[in-house]
Amino acid sequence: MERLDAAESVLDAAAAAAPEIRAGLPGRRRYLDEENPSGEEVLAADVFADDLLETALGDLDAVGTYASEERASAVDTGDGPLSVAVDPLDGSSNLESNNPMGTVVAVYDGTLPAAGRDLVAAGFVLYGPVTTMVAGVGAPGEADVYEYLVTADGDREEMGVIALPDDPTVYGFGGRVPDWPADFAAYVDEVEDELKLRYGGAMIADVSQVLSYGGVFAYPALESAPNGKLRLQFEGNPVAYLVEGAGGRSSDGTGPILDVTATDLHQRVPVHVGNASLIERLESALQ
Ligand code: P6P
Repeated sequence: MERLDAAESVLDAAAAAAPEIRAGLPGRRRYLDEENPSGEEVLAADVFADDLLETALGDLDAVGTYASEERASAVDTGDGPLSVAVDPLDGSSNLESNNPMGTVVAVYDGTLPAAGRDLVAAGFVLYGPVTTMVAGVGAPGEADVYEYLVTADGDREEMGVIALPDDPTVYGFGGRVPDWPADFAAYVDEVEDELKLRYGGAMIADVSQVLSYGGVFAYPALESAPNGKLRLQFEGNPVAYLVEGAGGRSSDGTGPILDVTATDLHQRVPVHVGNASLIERLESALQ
C-alpha cells in the first residue's frame, strides 16, 4: 500500500507545481538555441517547467530517479524506489499559438527505462481554459482514472471517474498524410467517414478529447519514422495507462503499448489509444 501512497504523493507534487508552471508561461515563449534529446527545439518554458518539476518531484523521499524528455539521461535524486519520467510541457509548440498543452507524469516502480507494466501511477495536467489533472494510481488495469480540478493553490479537487463513452465521436491523427503508410491511410479513410476530426498538436489535449467524447488518437508509424514520434517512457506508456484505465485500449500497431519492451530512455513508439473497437479495427488494418 505504501507504494501507492508514495505514487499519490508524486501526483500531488505535480499538481502543486502546475500553477507556477502556468504562471511562468507568458514570459517564456522564445526558443533557446538548443535541442532536446529527440532533436526538437527547446522553449524557455520547457526548461522552466523541467527545472521546477525536478525539484518538486525529486525532493520526494519516495522518488529515486527523475527523467525528463528534455534531458539526455536520468537524474539520481536519492534512495527512493520510484522513478518518474516527465514530459514537462507536452505540446509546448502550442505556446506560440496560445493553444492547450500539458505536463505528463509517469511513475514507475523500478529503474528506467521501464515497461508500461511497471507503472504504479500516471497523470497529465492540462493547461486548458481550466487547469485540470487526469490521473490514476495502481497497477495497470487495476486503477480507476479520475479528473481533478487543479486549484490556484495547486490542490486537487476530484471531479469524478473518467469512463470512455461507448459511442466514439472524435479522431485525431498526427504526421503528414503523404507520410502515412498505406495500411494506416486505409484505416483513416474508414474512420474519417464515421468520426469528427479533433487534432490540436498536443497529445494530452487530443487524448483529453478522446477521454471526453470517445474515439481514437494516434501518432502512428510513418514512412519516414517507422517508430513514430512519441516517446514510450514519457508519452506512450502514461497515456496508454490512462486510456486503458478509462475503459479503452492502446496499441503500438500490433499489441498493447504497455507490453512494449523498453530498451532506451528516449525510444519512440507508434501510439494509438481510444475505444477498444477502434483499436481492434486498427490492428486488423495494420496486419
Ligand atoms: P506534430 C508535441 O510536440 C508532441 O510531442 C505531442 O504532444 C503531439 O501529439 C505531437 O508532438 C504533435 O506533433 O507533428 O503534429 O507537430
